[in-house]
Amino acid sequence: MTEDRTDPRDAIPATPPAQDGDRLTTAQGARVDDTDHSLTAGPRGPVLLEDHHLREKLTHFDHERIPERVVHARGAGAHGVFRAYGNAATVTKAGFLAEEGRETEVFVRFSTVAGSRGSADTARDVRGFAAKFYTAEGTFDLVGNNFPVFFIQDAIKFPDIIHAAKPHADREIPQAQTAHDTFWDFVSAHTEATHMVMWAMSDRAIPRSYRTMEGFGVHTFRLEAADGSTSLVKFHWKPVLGVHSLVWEEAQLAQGADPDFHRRDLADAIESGAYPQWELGLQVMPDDPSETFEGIDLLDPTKIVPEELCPVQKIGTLTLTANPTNYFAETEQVAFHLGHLVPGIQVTNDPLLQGRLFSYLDTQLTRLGGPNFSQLPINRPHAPVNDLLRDGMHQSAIHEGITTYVPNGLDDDRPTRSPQDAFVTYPTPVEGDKGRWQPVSFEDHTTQARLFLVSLSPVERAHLQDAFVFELGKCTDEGVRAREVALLARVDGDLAAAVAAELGLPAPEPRDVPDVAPSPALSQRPAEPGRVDGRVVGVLATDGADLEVAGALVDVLDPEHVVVRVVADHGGTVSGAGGAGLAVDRTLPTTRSIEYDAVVVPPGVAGTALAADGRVAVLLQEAYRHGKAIAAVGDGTDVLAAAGVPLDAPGVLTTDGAGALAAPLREALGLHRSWERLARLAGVTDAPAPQPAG
Ligand code: HDE
Repeated sequence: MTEDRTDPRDAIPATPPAQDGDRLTTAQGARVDDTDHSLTAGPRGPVLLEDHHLREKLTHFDHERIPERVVHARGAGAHGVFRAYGNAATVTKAGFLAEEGRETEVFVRFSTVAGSRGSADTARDVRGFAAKFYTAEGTFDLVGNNFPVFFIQDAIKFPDIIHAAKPHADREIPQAQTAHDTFWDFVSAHTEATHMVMWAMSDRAIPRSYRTMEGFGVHTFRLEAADGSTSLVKFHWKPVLGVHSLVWEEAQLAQGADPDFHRRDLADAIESGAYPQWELGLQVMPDDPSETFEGIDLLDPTKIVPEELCPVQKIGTLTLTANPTNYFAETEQVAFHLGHLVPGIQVTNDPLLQGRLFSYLDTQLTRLGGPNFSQLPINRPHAPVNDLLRDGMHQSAIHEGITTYVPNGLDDDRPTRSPQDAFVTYPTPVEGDKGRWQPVSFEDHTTQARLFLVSLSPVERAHLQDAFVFELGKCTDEGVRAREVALLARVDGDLAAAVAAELGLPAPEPRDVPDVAPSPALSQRPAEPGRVDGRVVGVLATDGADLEVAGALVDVLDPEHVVVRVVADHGGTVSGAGGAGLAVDRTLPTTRSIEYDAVVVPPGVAGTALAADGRVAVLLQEAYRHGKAIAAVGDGTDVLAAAGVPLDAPGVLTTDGAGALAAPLREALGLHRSWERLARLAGVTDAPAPQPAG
């Protein structure tokens, strides 16, 4: 007799419980009546050991933290989608890149490197730009940075450079910055770091936003097309909004006024529908046995291939469309790995890349508590998985069957294996003597450092020089400073002499300075106005002022996703001269100039208590020093003049009526800053990035 019974195993939840039901329960699902009072013997008596709810709550809390990432601890993530143009089909069979219109879900995590998890976003540092593509053929991770090169050429030195960059071991200071002796001691002794140091001292190390950063895969990868042909490539992310940075004083102010500056900017932009976008690009180079291009060793991660020699071909667009629901579950637990490859994308012998292939898996065992981290929701592939991996800490799958091996006869030899559609390592020949080598083609450490320097516009170059002065000025050891300045003299005599002068050191003799033509693609100075999505305009407002300006700006700028914020002397609503009210977004005690890309003073503010408030003068002076657009309508000019803002300075806009302001303000925002004003302030002459001769 057969009984019609349900299988009790069906009642086992497939996924761990999260927030089911609307009653508060224990982790075992028992309903809780009171979570505010411990179980005690009498109203003022001792707490009882039998209070399981208390012990469970405290025990779980005590273990809420997992080890933070040893590098890249501070980060922010977002979900998005990648859409392929289809033109990459000639170089790769990876479907998510090659199929026109194919959409693939992506999770991206941006990060700083040196600071701990609670450090500030705007530290001078390289930024991580890690993307996880959940492709139909398995997960592909592109774990890159916002600089195209790295400090070292061999992974074996990674612990050394990171130890040197991290806070000093005795007092654990300074946090999240390289402006200290051990970092400069290391890089002045490791000349291979010189190129990356140039990037780190440039404005690239203080991005305006994650949305305005380039990204680079750094290493050379090997792509394999459907016809079996291969090429060597470098991956690039090009931000649709252009590449923009903060100025150093802003970065420093933000560390106090808004340590979450970049996180907030990313989340706010996504929430408001100003979805951040990047185009993915490839530099495609022939795959020949030399693995070089135009004399550049493609296996050396301290070298770029200038875009003028090998253009970046755009192959798809990434759009970030959703913020994480839970920081810990997604942004903290996401685990990237360069070994997460799909058919059509292969690694090369770059020694830095090879070391990374070991390190990421290893670090995840500690950080995520065992080998099953790929079962965490954010790490689960969106392709079917049948891996024969079993058991282990935090196993959350209930595997069926007894054949946990292949070949097998008990389950028809499943799961099947075949080279068809599989990831098969491309057979590159290997030979040579075992040894610890320094390739001769890795030995030139100054040509590309100089290439970067000579490609900058005068303002960018002045900023870079100031950064060297700041960082070396924070070093206490005279020998360290002198050694770095001597190294700079091999890159550029003028730079070395200027930095030395500010440090009170003798100017070193320029030595073997290479002759190199600029690569204009390395400069960030925009030649013409770009997009303005997510830019913020602050409009000063007080009761009785003419606030039509704000409305006129919103009409013109809102369709371009520019945010207009009303900054007033009190919260709630300000009532304008015509009686109409405007909601206040910021008050003087809660705001600082770093929150705005442009500041507008409407008519009627002059002569009010707001205009007399010293914080308004500071806001305007900072906006002025930082090269931001500043506008005054009507007698708003009096407020600028009182704050010491020269009315005839570049990027200071004065108009009689609100209507005339929107167009020039939009243009000024599109240029990001007044480069001419920044040049004047730096004592240089503004000019675009230098062009190669001829
Ligand atoms: Fe990483 N790196 N790295 N790195 N890296 C880590 O992995 C490592 C390097 C990069 O948002 C760690 O899961 C070694 C270059 C990013 O979760 C660790 C070497 C580039 C992230 C690790 C390098 C990167 C990491 C720490 C020298 C740019 C953050 C936590 C060979 C191309 C990913 C973790 C995220 C994270 C090791 C060099 C980018 C320790 C040994 C070059 C964006 O495994």
